[in-house]
Amino acid sequence: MSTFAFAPEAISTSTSEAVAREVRAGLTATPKTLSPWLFYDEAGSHLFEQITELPEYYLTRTERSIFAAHADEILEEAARGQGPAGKLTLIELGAGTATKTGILLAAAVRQQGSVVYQPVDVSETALAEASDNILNNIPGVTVRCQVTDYTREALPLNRLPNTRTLALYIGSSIGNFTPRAARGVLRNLRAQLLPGDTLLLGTDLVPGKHKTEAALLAAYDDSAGTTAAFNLNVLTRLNRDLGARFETDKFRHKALWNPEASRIEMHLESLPAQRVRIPANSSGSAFAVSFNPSETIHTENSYKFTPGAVEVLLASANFRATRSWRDPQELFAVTLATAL
Ligand code: AVI
Repeated sequence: MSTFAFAPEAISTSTSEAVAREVRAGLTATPKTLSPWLFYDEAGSHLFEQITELPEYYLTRTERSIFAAHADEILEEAARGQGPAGKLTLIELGAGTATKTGILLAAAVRQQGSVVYQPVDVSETALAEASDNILNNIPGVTVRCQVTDYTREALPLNRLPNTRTLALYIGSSIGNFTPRAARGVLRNLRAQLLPGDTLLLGTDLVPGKHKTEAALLAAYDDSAGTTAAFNLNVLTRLNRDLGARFETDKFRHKALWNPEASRIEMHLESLPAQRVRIPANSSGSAFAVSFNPSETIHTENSYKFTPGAVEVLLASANFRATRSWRDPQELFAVTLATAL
């Protein structure tokens, strides 16, 4: 069974208003920025799925390999903590199509016979796909979908009586927030949990012994050009959603490693000097955006963590990291934390 929190029409109206507001604020700022959530229209979500399968993009397959090796331990550890007794309910923030989550759900069913899974995502179609995949492939799972933007709205956690919650925030999604915003997301989540509930957080790690800066950069600037297409698609989206007049061949994808901030940055670099018109919309009157040659729009940060930085972030939202699992090459970490 799957339930949706509210109608898709309500989502699309609020989304187009949010796009208009975001674009006006970001493109009139200095330096110019656009929020990464704008990537995920239908084409962008599809491109992101393709990114996760690229040879250079090690994150998804590495996290999956950690789950494959340690799912039973992770679930046992989550069930062991103090707090309200009873079965674990799994909720997942930004679940998307939940492709990796199946490994954890299967382990939960092995451990406790059945499990309720509550994926939360802004995309109703992604949740419908997640729900179908899970219901068809993992007997013993009850799926309760919630269409919500957990970054901007209160988290709809429907706690079942006599259960404990294991919240999943995987895929390095936390890395797309500034440290301040990341704390906000985790505090919002923590506010919905009880002491003893747990959080499983997936984080990409900083370059190290087995991870060169070049390999990290290649994950965000692949040879097939899929990440470039993903980045440039945001301009196509603005043309469609706002009637903007971006010529995508006058911009190029740029990825760089910023070691001081410990993040990969993605930018769209304007090749010539140019002006782009954005028509009037719900957020105000028409305006033009002027670009100097080589000026960029900063479209995404992807923060990379040391194990210590993960603990500090968790502590700032009132969680205590209890155990962490890494792949043998120490590319990626999955950390279990208890709500204090
Ligand atoms: C969704 N997020 C964790 C991805 C990342 O790695 O930061 C988004 C992405 N951007 C470029 N490639 C993938």
